Formats: sequence, C-alpha cells, structure tokens
Amino acid sequence: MSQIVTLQAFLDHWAGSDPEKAAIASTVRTIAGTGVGIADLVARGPLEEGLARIHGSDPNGGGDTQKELDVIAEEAICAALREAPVAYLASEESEDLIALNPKGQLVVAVDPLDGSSNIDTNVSVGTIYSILPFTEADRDNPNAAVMKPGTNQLAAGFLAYGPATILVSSLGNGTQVFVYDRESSEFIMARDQVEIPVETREYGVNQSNMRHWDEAMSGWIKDCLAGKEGPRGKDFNMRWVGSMVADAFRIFTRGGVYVYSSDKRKGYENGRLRLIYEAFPIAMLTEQAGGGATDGKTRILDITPHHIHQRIPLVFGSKGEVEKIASYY
Ligand code: AHM
Ligand code: MG
Repeated sequence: MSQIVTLQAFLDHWAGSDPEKAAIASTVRTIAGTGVGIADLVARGPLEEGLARIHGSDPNGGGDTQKELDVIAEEAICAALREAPVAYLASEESEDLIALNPKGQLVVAVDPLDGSSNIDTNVSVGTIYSILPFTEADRDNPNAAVMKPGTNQLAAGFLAYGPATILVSSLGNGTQVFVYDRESSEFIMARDQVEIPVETREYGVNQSNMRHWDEAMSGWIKDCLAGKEGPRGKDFNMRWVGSMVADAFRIFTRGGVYVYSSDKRKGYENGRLRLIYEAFPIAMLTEQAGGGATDGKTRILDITPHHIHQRIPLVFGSKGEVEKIASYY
C-alpha cells in the first residue's frame, strides 16, 4: 500500500511558511473538522429527532424553506470559523454576511447543508464552501469581497456525509479527495489528482422538469434519449440523487454531467442553485479536475455576481458533454 497522507500533512506541506496559505489551510481544516460533527449527527438518522423538521415559518436568505439541520450546520460552521482567520461568512441560510474574526483576511461562502430535502431519507447530504480573499479595501463594504468572479476563489471544496464522509478539496493545484477515517480520526487522502473523464454517457438531471425547459436544453435531452439511433449515436444512462454533493462526487469518480437549467416555473428563471455558495466552488473543483462548468452560455467562473443569493443555471462535469450542451445554446 502506498504512503498514507493525512489532510493535516497535505495542508502543512502545501502552506510551507507562507502566511496567506497557512490561513487558507487552517480554514480548510476548521471546516473539515466541523464536518465530522455534522456527519456524526447525520449518521444518527431518525434517532436524532427533528433534523428534517421545518425550522420556523420564514424562508432562509436564499428564499428556501429551512430544516432544523440546515440551521444546526450553519451555527456549527459559524462558531468554528470565529476561531479561524475568517473576517466574514456568507451563508445560503442567512440574508446578510455574518461578521466573524475582525482580524481575518479571508471570507468564506458556504452552503451549510446541501441536499436538505434528503435529510430523512438516508441519502448523502453535504457542506459546500468557497474561500475568498478579504482585503483592506473590503472592510468598508464586506459584500464586495464576495461579489467577484469565481476565478477569484483561493480554495473550494465540499464534504459529503454518506456511507463514507469525504472531502473534495481544491487549493488551486488540482482537486484532491480525502476520506474521514474513524479509527485514526483523520482525513486521509484517497486521490491526489482527480481527473474527470472528458467523454461520458451518463447524465444527472431532474427530467421531470423537462416540459419547463428552454429549447436548447430540451433539444439536448431529446437527442440523448434517442440513444444509438439518434444524432448522438450512443445510449445514455441517467443517475440523479438530488443532493448536488452526491451527484458531484459520482462525477468526480467516474465522469458524467450534472444539469440544473433555468426553466419556466416561477422562481426557477435562473435555475435553482446559488452562484456563490454552490456553482462557484463546484466549478472550481470541476475545472481543477479537468472538467467544465457553464450556465449554458458563459463559463461559470467568469460570471460576476450581482446579488449574494443569486441563482444560476448550472451544467458541470465531463468536458466534452459540457461543451456539447453549450453548443445547443
Ligand atoms: P439545497 O441547497 O437547498 O438543498 O438545494 C440544492 C439542491 C441540490 O443539492 C440538488 O441537486 C437540487 O437542489 C435538487 O433540486 P430539485 O429537488 O428541484 O430537483
Ligand atoms: Mg442548502
């Protein structure tokens, strides 16, 4: 067996004596550590009463219903990051940025619990994060720190709480996969350079919404459904968990493409997923693994946000298929 590399050792080696990198490394470590606590809670399933219960009567900052576990996860991340070099937290669950460490030189954007509709079904859920610089110029207007194109991210990642608790991380030098080992209480590296296969025959999409899609997206799916005899000349397979972290991990493992397009339903004009908390970090991880990410017309990482809770149509995964979908636009 090859040498065991812990997340701790990997981050220390990467940071060396660079203080900016050390700040990023300690933030990743803090988020990963908090994820272990969330994973423990998720693993109790129905024994932990009320995790999937609807929290309060108001929707969250992003306009979605909140579950108890959404709120617990956000509180845990917030409390942990107060001790990290993080000035502000932008969270899908909170209307405004949350002030943390006044001396912090980073901002973290987080979806504390992705896939909350799956909490009580024993299906993977997860935490998605994006780490950005927080400069002196941002102190007067902290929102400005997150209103920049995705290329501005310093690091991104997600934890998935499934059969294994995994961390998919990028510090801008490829994408790595770590698995939490309960025996040693350490995240251990499982893959040091993820490479998403360029071509695929597998897509993940909520096809029940097809009648609401625009012509380009419906055209693409119709051609896939036509299989070998159709214009694509191959049969496709469909896999859809409905927790983006789980669908993404499958794509990082064996390729495929994830699609959540805009559609004609009220509130879905820009798709469902949030640009800053979901699309940016997933796009960085995907590109760092050789894949592609687009809203159909524009590379995700080139988009400049105009609102912190902005939604965006999202297509990511195997580069060949992502480009194919873009060609229908
Ligand atoms: P959430 O962050 O509120 O859980 O929403 C994001 C989730 C994704 O994980 C998933 O891929 C998508 O929403 C599923 O949406 P739908 O239930 O509309 O198919
Ligand atoms: Mg969520």
